[in-house]
Amino acid sequence: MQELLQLIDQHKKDIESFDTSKSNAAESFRIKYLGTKGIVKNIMQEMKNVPNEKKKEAGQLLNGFKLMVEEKYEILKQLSAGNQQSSGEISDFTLPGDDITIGTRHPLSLVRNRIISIFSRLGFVLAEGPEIEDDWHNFTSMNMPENHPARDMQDTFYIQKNPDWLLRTHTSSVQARVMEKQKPPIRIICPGRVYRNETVSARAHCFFHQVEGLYVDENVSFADLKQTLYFFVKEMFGNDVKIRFRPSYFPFTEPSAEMDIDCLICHGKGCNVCKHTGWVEILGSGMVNPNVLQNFNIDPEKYTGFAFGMGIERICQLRYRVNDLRLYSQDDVRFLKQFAGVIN
Ligand code: 2NL
Repeated sequence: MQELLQLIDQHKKDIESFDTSKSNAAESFRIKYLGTKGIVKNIMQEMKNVPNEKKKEAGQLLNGFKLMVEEKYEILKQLSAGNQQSSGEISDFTLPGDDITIGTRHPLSLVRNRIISIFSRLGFVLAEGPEIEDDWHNFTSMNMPENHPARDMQDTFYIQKNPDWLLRTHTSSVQARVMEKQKPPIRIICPGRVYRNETVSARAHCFFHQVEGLYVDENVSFADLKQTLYFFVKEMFGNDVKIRFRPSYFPFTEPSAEMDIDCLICHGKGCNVCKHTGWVEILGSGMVNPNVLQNFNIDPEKYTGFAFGMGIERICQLRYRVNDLRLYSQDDVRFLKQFAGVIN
């Protein structure tokens, strides 16, 4: 037993001073200590010389030694793998490579890109602007002065430091900034995140995504509006889709109309999506209110324009049948992965 103790002590010292600098250190360590003719096997043989009453104690000692050797071997293996990597040395080119997780486009990005691409074929140019806006660009210039009842439906978040600043409620503020700087003809498409002060649920969120379009030039008519939006819908949902316009009201357009398409789910038979009407609303539109043009020194006697706005989530719901709005902002990979490989 005494001999065994001394033996183990000696081996422990040897291991401490084992030369780990060589490139094959791990493997030669394994052969020397853990191989079939290695030291560990060897001293295990010593057990038979240990008297019975000492066997338990000796067994624990030997096991402790074996664990220590195995641990040292693991460390050496990791060290040599690290050395190989840092020296750029790859020992086996036939090994499978590391997994690379390929990301996917978010469904809202897919739909936004598609909308931009459709309108760009009609000559609309992309425009973007800040999400933190001032009252003028978001509300007042859009014919929604303070105390206008339409502001109630677009309650938003205000910046405490400067209550004139707010989170934009629509991307009209982007169009406002373009009209401020640029003379007609103006033909722009403005996607982006917009905010509303609402309690989050499956049907509402405190933010959503919108695309608005604006076309201002001489002789722009309601017929242009209808044909442009009809083209969009056919490109987005297919040639067979039917449309209808319903009169509506927006402070920034006059006249205004909402556009419906026939329900893609039931084709008019009646279902939950169309609430058994056979039609689903997809966007709002209208001829730009002359007051809005005037606000940017664009002469409403010379120029006319049309504008429209749609929720990207809404289009996405119809295209990909996703009904719970919260899924769009939870970043749940199980949801996002379902769009792997989808390019539009
Ligand atoms: C909707 C309706 C709409 C507009 C947005 C607009 C912009 C300018 C001038 C006039 Cl600069 N109008 N935008 C017009 C009609 C409707 O949005 O349901 N959006 C989600």
